[in-house]
Amino acid sequence: MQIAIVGLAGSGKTTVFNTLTRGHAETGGFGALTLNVGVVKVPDDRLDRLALIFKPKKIVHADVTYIDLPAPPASSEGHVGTEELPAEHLARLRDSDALLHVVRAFENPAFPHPAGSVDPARDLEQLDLEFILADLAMVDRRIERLASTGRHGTPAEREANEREEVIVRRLKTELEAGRPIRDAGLTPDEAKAVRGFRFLTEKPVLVLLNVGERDLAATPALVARIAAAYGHSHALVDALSARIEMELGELEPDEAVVFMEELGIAESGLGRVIRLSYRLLGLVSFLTAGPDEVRAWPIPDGSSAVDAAGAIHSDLARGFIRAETVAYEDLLALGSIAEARKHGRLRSEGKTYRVRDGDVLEILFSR
Ligand SMILES: Nc1nc2c(ncn2[C@@H]2O[C@H](COP(=O)(O)OP(=O)(O)OP(=O)(O)O)[C@@H](O)[C@H]2O)c(=O)[nH]1
Ligand SMILES: [Mg+2]
Repeated sequence: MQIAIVGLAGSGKTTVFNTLTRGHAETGGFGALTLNVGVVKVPDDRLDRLALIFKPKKIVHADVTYIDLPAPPASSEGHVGTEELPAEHLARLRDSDALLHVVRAFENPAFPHPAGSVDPARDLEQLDLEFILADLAMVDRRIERLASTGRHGTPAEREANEREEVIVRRLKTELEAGRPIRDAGLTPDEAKAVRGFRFLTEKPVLVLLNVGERDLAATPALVARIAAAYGHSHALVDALSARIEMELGELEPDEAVVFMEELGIAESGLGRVIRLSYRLLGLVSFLTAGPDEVRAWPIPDGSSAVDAAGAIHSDLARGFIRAETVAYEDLLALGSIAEARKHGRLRSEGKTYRVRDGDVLEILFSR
């Protein structure tokens, strides 16, 4: 699963990337056209608690890959076209499963905002519009194509083309009205028909307001204001001070606690952002626990027990017999699988069982 960090020039993308990945990529525009890639473990304290019970040799977290793209170069009209991104970057962007849209909300006299003022609502809308235009260009090209070559081929191909044309025309109407595709309410079949386009405005998005280190007190009100005006589907709004998080990440844990107390912040925003982006991908975790490892496995919400088995290994899906299941809370409360069984909390579930976040599973299968 891959999340692309996007945002206007100088919004703090690379700083956010560094805080998420504990990396040291160059900030302040010095990274120029480099693309940064990093893998981040999804914090999950359930794994630590299970490890106390199972004493495994290792703990394996679910992970998410973040990529940090440089902002597209501004063209002569000061317009930042996604089309102007290097082809490789655009491909990486389109391949991502979700967007982390960093919006500048910090003042920094040493690094003035290119537009002369800090205005998160304006910046958010500007990049959103760029993405709408990029998708619209693709839709227009496709409609043109369908109008010419779409009439050829076998009857089945023509029929498929006609069905596709109905969908892309509808998307065109939405985009022209300034609405992202994630709001279009595509049915799963329709979404499948246009999946190959990898539309930017179809991807779920986490808007991350990058607030100044002195503006923490005003942050909840800012998030509420931006979120109220951003009533899109598959979209979340949150805030973080990338600068503070980066400094926190460089401290020893006990120093970090003191620093957070001084600033009056209860928890680091970092874990929250990682968890939110995980949720945004529509993922839940099921858990496996034993003497070798305690592990979180990401699966799309709604997956069945046999899907979960397949996430571990295709052999487990093929030879699936049943899943022994206990909810994490029950296992923790009862202290062991044996106790869970004794209290009737260990259930036996079949192939179609819908796996829930925090289910501890053991898959029984035949070879
Ligand atoms: N004061 C303050 N400065 C910040 C914060 N976040 C980023 N900056 C500064 O803003 C400048 C731009 O940050 P980057 O992380 O390089 O921004 P970017 O979006 O990656 O920039 P490009 O890749 O050039 O588009 C750097 O000088 C950062 O140190 C913040 O939370 N507070
Ligand atoms: Mg950068």
